[in-house]
Amino acid sequence: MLSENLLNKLNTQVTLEFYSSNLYLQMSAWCDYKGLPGSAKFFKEHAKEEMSHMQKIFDYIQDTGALAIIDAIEKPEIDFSDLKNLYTTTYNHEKMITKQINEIVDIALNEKDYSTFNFLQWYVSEQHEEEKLFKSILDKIEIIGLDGRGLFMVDKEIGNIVIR
Ligand code: OFO
Repeated sequence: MLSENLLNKLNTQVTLEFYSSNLYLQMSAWCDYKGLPGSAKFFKEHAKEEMSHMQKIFDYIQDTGALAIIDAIEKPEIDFSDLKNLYTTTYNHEKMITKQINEIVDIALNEKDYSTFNFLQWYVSEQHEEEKLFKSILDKIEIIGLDGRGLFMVDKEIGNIVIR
């Protein structure tokens, strides 16, 4: 059985994963609008992945016999100065999500809720991958640059990334 504290934290995480999905879908629209099909595709796929993150937590809450609650979802950012600014935003966003997940892991451990602790391990490794992914894109931007054909090349590279 989930404690009230853990239930609240997990429900907050459900809402945050919805936000992540909306943020990435919104980013895909920005990329498409700016003529960046590789990044538009990448974010559209990533938005779907975030929905699966939300669903996993939602289902876990329900499986424990508690009630999953979807709260109001904050409006995502809609404008970015350039591709580097956009990917910096995603990287910072994922670092914030990692912090949130770690906080819930801490609570589960302190409460000796080993089932929830075990469930959250998937998110711990997922966040490691997410941070690595966005950092690698920022590295690409740094190496190739966004001037001249750089933007075209970076976007093409990003379009080839396969989202699991
Ligand atoms: Fe991007 O990992 Fe969920 O939020």
